[in-house]
Order: sequence, then C-alpha cells, then structure tokens
Amino acid sequence: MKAKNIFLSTGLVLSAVLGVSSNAQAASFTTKFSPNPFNPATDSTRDIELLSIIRNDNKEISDFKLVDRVNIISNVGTLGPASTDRGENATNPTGFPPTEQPSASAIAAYLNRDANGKINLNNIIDTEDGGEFELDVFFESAVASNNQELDNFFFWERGGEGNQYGNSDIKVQAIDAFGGLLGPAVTINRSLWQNAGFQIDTTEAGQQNVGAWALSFKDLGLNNGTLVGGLKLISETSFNGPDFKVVAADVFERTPVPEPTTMLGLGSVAALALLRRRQTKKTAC
Ligand SMILES: [Ca+2]
Ligand SMILES: [Ca+2]
Ligand SMILES: [Ca+2]
Ligand SMILES: [Ca+2]
Repeated sequence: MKAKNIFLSTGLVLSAVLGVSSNAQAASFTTKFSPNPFNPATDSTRDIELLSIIRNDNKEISDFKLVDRVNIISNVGTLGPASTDRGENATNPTGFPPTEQPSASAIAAYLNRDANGKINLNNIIDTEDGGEFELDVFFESAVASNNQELDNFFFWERGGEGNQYGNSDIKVQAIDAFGGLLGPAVTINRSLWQNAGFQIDTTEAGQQNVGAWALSFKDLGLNNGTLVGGLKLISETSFNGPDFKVVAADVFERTPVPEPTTMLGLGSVAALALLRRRQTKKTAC
C-alpha cells in the first residue's frame, strides 16, 4: 500500500466518523412554554411564557438574545401593515398597549419582554393580509456561531386551524449592527411552519394555531465567525401578512476530540504504524 492510499483510507474513516455528528438540519424546533398543560379555550388569550426551545441538535436553550431596537425602513398603509398585538387577556410590554400604528420602540417592545419581564409568545407583530413592511430588528448583542448547521434564529408565525400551523411567509436577511447586509435574503415559506404546540387568540384575530421554524447561519448564507447584529425582515403583498415573534441564540459548540483508537479502526491504526515504519526507513536511507 502506498503512503497516498493510506492517507486516503484514513481520510475516508475520518469523514465517516465526522459525518455522524453533522446530520443536524436547520429545521423546526420544540417550544417549551408555560402554562403546561395548555388549555386552548382559555390559555390562548392569556400570557404564554417562552421557557426554552429544543434546537435541531436536541440541545435545550433558554439563554436568548432578544430584539431591543428596531429601524422601520417602511411600514406603509392605512391599517398599519405591521402592528403590535397581544392575547385578549395577555400582559403587554410596559407602556405599549396594542396599536395599528406602532413606533419602532413599540415593535421592539413586543419582540422583547412583557410588563412582567417574561418573553411572552402572546405579544406579537401582527400584519394585515397583503401588508408590506421592511423592518431592521437588532438583538441585544451580536449573534455568533461556530457551527453553521445549528439554528440561531427562532421564529413563530400565527395563522390557521386544524392541521395548518402558520399561514404566511416572511423574508429574512442577516445584517450587521449598522443595518449592512451580510448574506442573501431567504424566505420562510408558509408551507415550512411546524406545530409550535399552542394557539393564540389576540385582540385582532380569533383563536388560531402557531407555527415554528428556525434558521441557521448556513440557511442565511453566513460563515462561522460572522457577527450578526440583527435581521432585516420583509413582508411583500403576496406573503399573507406574517404575524410573528423572533428570538436569537448563539451557537458555541465544543468540538469533540475523539480518542484515536475509537476514531480510526484498528486497520487504520495498523496502516499508520506501517506508514511510520516506512517513513523511518526512508529517513534512514
Ligand atoms: Ca393589525
Ligand atoms: Ca399569519
Ligand atoms: Ca380575539
Ligand atoms: Ca396576518
């Protein structure tokens, strides 16, 4: 066996091992919330506190980065395309009752915490059907990742009954702290939303299902090491007025260091030993 072939076979074993740990796909996630159990008839109008999410690698995350600043690029129309809304009997953010014509501060507040300091999934941005907006939303601090496959940005969208969870699209593009574009715009299509496990009944709409979907750095065309200040969120007239909530989380994954013997089969270890012997021999010549 030539040295080149030994390296090739070792490489194959390595990639096979590494392949096992890179199966996680950007996708949906599990929402953990209170109250639990959830009674749609009554709880859909009340406070629904986000406790944690189970990410696409099964890791539970409760340390979120929330939106704390919004720049309204456009939000035009008489009905206030993107408005602030809450459950009929839910707590809203301090000083911000629901309104059809929200300020940038009001939009930021509905994506942050309610008056009780909770991340309230029944405080949302409601968009009229056919409503257009372009909002730059910025997180409390930059969002980072060292694994592009794992999800950083977690969205919920309200709409639908029965087996429909979410009924609108939303376009998303990563931006830096100044609103500069970092990657291509991607659209979370209405067909992607997965059951978030609860319903909401807000001041502007009746009781409807909520869907969940998450985006990774890979989805947003970003490299590891990029610092994401926020997201540009866009609704076009054909998007059916997204009614959303979004939070972010960092991905800092410790790279596992496998034991050489478990990682390379015994055969490869023998091959490496052979290679070492050959190299030693060559040096001796
Ligand atoms: Ca509205
Ligand atoms: Ca919707
Ligand atoms: Ca209602
Ligand atoms: Ca809507």
